[in-house]
Amino acid sequence: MHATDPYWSRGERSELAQRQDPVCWGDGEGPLDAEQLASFEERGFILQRGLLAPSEVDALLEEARRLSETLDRGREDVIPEPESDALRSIFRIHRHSRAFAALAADPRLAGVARQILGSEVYLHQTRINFKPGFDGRAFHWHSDFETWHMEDGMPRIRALSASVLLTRNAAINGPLMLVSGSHKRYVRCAGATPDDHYKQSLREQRYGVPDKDALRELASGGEIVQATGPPGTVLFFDCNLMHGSAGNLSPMPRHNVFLVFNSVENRLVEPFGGTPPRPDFLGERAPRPITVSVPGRAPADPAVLPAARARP
Ligand code: 6CS
Ligand code: FE
Repeated sequence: MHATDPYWSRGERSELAQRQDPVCWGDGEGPLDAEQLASFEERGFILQRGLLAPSEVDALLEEARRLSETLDRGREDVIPEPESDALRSIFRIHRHSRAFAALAADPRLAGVARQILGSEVYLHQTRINFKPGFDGRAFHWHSDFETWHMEDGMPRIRALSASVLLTRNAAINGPLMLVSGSHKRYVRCAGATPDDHYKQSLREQRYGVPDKDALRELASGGEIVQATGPPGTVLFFDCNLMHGSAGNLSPMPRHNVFLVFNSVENRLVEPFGGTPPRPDFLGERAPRPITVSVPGRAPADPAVLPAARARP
């Protein structure tokens, strides 16, 4: 497999390789202007303040609260913090909630994904990371793509995340940190993947994390940026951008939505690491493209509507 897969990983040693895929795939048509596109290409992310209005964020925050109070804590897509029963993440939020399904079809988000990825897109993974006050623990440095390639079978680097800040993200409450420009390299991580790795990694990741030398090298080529901003800010970042975040010792929760858009031309195949595919709530295996909604109208697209009502 090593001989033919440009993105092999989880071998004996960590290693830095070059990315083999474009960053911006399209012809440039879409909501971003040329300067924003060039910035995404160069740095691997763009941070847009005020993309969502305060009233929109209030409604989403309320919806996040409702899900946190109604979904059964024993569900496999509801993840507790590593050292407490506090809520760390809820996955599959576009299936649990019409409001999040509508958000994913919003042209301000899905339109950007289509523009950068140069094709129709679908939702590979959706989640809320709650990062509660006092109890919210760190997310170790990682590239999402390394995991999605090795454990889910995502072939190419042709996906991105839109992260919607539902509460203020500041230096004090564990904002996402991004290594600017790191999306142009690929870090092969050391260590074989344990069975059912996700059951551990979603709480605290120990495999698929780069070693210190790789991180030093990446950080020496670009600054580490904190993705801070008021509620309603949206961060778009390449799926191979190195990122992580510290724990939240402050009383102020850091609630962020993550919507992962993948190109329909980059559907999942068998995992490249040779392990069985992870469950669908982590990597969609039966995708339907998103129909971008018309502003002001409810999305008519069944692909992004909840399959069933969330269980109380
Ligand atoms: O394993 C995953 O798919 C997830 N883990 C991390 C730390 N980030 C992306 C994704 O939610
Ligand atoms: Fe991540």
